Amino acid sequence: MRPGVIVAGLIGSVLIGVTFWLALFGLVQLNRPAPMPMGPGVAVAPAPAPPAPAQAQAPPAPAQAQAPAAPGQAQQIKLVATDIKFDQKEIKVAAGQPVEVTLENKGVLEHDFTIQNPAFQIKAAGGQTARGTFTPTKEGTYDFFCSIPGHREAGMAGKLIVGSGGAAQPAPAPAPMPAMPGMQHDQMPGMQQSQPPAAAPAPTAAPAPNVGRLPAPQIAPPVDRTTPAVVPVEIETKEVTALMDDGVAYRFWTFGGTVPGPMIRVRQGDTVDLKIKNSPDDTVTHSIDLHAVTGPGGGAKVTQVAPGETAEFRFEALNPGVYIYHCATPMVAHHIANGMYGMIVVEPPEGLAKVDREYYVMQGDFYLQGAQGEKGLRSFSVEKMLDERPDYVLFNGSVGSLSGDNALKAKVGETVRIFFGVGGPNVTSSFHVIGEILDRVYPEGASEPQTNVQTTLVPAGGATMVEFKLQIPGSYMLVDHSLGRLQKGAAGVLQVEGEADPDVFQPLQVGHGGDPGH
Ligand SMILES: [Cu+2]
Repeated sequence: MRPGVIVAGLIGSVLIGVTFWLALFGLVQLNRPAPMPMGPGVAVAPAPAPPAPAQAQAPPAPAQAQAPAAPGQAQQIKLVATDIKFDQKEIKVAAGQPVEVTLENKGVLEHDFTIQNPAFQIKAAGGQTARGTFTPTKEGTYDFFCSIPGHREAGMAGKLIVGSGGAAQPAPAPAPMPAMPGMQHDQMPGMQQSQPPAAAPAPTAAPAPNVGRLPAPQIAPPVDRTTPAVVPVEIETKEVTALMDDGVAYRFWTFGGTVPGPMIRVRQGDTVDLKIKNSPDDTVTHSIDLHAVTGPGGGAKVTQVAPGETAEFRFEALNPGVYIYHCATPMVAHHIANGMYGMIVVEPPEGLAKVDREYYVMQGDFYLQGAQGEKGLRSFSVEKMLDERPDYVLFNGSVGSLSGDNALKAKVGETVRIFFGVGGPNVTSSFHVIGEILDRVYPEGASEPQTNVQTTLVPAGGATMVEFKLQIPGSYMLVDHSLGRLQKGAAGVLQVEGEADPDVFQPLQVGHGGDPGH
């Protein structure tokens, strides 16, 4: 099974057409990622509650109160987690006696209860209950929180008051754990964690693992069908460590193992059966919101899937256009900032105009802990994301994804189409092709084109389609014309071969001041 989109309906009876288009796009971004195993082959138990200690029985609700315990007996604390908060902001316990914590998760997402002194963590998948015991030794006031990425920042945190709570809080809380992908990576979802959560902050990045770039995203061929169909689409979410830049590795969260995820392409009036599977190797819940969907959350309401789970829903593609899809699991901006977006094209019944080549490009902004350009395995920075200070603004998930050997290629005389979307989460794009005029722009994917456009604005969470004919050979740069972002990686190259046309362009006297640098 392919990891990406399976658009069975596209294949249908029109093999010849498909072959034609495959040939036509052979030079483009059609290389599919190599099939990857769906997982280790081990069934992941859906978050079993850890075995309860002998005397464990959570008392009925008044969890806030300290539960005095007889000598040798554990104090009982019960917390209820929902999406996305705890039912208590303050928990009181006595020093020197064991505390048994019951975490009842009434939400859909996975949550945990984490403290750092002493180090203790229990996890519960959605709808599950977990228990664990720790012994506070020193009086004081400590932080507790959910360490799932984004949850602490969203408010899943409170105070654990031990004894009088008077003693000073020990060391300031280290950087929140979500920022430590290595650790997240190692945890099997739903299992109780006994290892200490991040005892110390990690000020510098771990060495970059020996990984390459993500594969190029799949573009989908034109629909080439004159009647509506039921189109099954299956996407697996995958958390993958790969290079974002030379020497800079990052744990991407992806649809199908690429950034952006695979393009979905259907015809207006089609019925789409969209299945989303969360890889058993993933660490957090994911979901999908397609902007082409008319319905609750664009699908996100019914597709919150924990690692190893699958969800499916059916929708009718009512409106033609160029839409993005993205993960919509809190904190949504975190999931998007990790690479969870892609594009769904809904063609009008008559199809799109024929062009010679099509390309699939999406821009995204990335926020990393540490200094700009620092090498190593870098972690997500929620602070920079909230401040909208990206380290990288990228086309297709990495610096250089569309240049050198990966440059887009075309020939003089051809008409090309670029599907261009912006995943964000924060940064809009002033999309521009240096040295070209966009003959037609479908602003925000609208049905009616504008003609003769220099730069088109594409909002975060939006997409467009641009078309232009090539007259002159050379290298044409795709940029976000907010050009500071060129320094942050937002660049691609369209390499055009063929005969020059001196009527259109010819040098008369060449300057020698150097290369324009773009
Ligand atoms: Cu996600």
